[in-house]
Amino acid sequence: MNDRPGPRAVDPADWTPWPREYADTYRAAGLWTGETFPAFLRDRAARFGERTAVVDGDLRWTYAELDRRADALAAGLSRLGVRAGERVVVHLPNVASLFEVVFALFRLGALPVYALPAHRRSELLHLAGTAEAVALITTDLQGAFDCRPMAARVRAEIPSLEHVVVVGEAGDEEGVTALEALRAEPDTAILAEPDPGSVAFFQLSGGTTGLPKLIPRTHDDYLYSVRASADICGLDTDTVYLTALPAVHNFPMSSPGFLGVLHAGGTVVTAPDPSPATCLPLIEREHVTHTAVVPPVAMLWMDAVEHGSQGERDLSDLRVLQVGGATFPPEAARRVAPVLGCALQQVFGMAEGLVNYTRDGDPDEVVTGTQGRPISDHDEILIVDDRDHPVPDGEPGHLLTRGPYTIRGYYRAPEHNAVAFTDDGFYRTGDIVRRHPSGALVVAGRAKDQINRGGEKIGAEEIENHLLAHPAVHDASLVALPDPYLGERTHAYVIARGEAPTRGELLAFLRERGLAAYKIPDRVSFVDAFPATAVGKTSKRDLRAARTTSGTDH
Ligand code: OOB
Repeated sequence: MNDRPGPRAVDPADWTPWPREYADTYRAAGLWTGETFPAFLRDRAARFGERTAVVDGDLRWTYAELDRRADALAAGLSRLGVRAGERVVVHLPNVASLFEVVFALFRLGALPVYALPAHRRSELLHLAGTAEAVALITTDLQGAFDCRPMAARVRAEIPSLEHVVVVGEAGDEEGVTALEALRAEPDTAILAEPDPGSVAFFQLSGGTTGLPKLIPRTHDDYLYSVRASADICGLDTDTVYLTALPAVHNFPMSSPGFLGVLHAGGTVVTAPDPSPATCLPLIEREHVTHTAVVPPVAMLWMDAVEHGSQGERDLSDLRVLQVGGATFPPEAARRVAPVLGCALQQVFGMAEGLVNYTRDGDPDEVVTGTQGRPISDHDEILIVDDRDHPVPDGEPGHLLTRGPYTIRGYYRAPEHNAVAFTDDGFYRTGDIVRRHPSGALVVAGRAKDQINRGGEKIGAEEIENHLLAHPAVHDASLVALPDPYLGERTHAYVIARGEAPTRGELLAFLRERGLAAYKIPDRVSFVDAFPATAVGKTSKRDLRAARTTSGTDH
């Protein structure tokens, strides 16, 4: 270990633990059990040792092997200088190494910060900077994109970031180490025993104001949601789960996701991408029983099966297709069972906590027409008007929630927390919901300034700020454009300063700033002025309505 002073540890001033009386209640009710991530894998390895935990292509790891690998990698990361309490940005696609990496970090007591594989320099700089990360673990190539020069640049710009570790070839950038070269003799002296009430890792918010926020999740709260989700979804040692979505997202991680599967002793099969060409053959070959997708992917799979574009695939082992992350139109929902021959489960969740599921045994109209009900009896749900007063039952209103796995505050974001949470600790989800007569929730809209592009969340302000950085942009406003396939796409309205840049120039400028590709606006219109609200703010509602009638598209 080296003796540099190191970045600040995660202390209670940086996040908002649950008030004592709530923590006591959740413990007394047996929801928070004191289980921690390092102990979780040790325990499952002892119980399910020779069962297959992870399948990635031709590679198969048992629980015992995953456990050994986590120890060896923890020793290697410790030698590199990563210590308990430090943050490490994990920027990995769906590969087996993702699992050994995260459990190695847990073993060390280091905290993963989960970047999405689609994230690029701009997002990684923000994450590594906000978390004061000491290391970034990425991959060599994502298709044609070389992550190594990007990672090296992030390292050069973030003072705390000492190491870049790469799954695959290290290449010749300075300060980049290959993961393979790291593994060392396991060392029990470095194993952490974290407090179960402490922060275990960070996930990302979809973002509404400025840049995405870091979401601190504790061992106690997250593992409760994992166990309860595995239970609701009926997972057991026969479960074979396909991670079709990026595994670091909350949905495929814990709803019930790969952690739910490892909890129950099942097998996680990784898919490099969610396309039918990749996933349908994998479902057949690996006898997949459960998987989770976003609505556009579900539609692609149904079309592929109906049109036979992937040949005759035997999907008869598939029992449940989970669909969530964005609105799944009821017409599409009704096609799942007849076309794919499996049950549909709708999942409405958020990285901040609350997850709702439709349940096995729910009537068809609930499964196809609602987004389910919360995991826990301890999830408190309020549906309120603009003044926080409850709306009449069945009417749409803002969804506020509080509970045993919903955070009480973002990390190092006191100003945002003041608006994103009520004084008594309810999280303002920004979603408009109504209660179905069955008691389940129906997502009816959204109040937050975010665009949901087929499950990928885009904070309007973040993109507007990038556009405003262009010297020829006077003002910019990003709104949702309805889309039959993705649900929504992005439409940027721009007021130019002097001569307008071309659309191509503007998009190239955004790419140059290192933005994830899904955040690049789908459409750009140049206008002379924005419609204004009564108080003079840009009226996004009017902009959305003006969509096809005004402005010049380039
Ligand atoms: C999931 O998590 P996030 O953090 O990427 O996004 C959360 C937001 C929700 O607030 C809501 O606006 C939207 O995504 N959303 C849905 C939905 N599920 C999520 N909107 C309509 N229908 C649904 N079924 O997206 C997420 C996390 C865990 C499990 C599932 C999804």
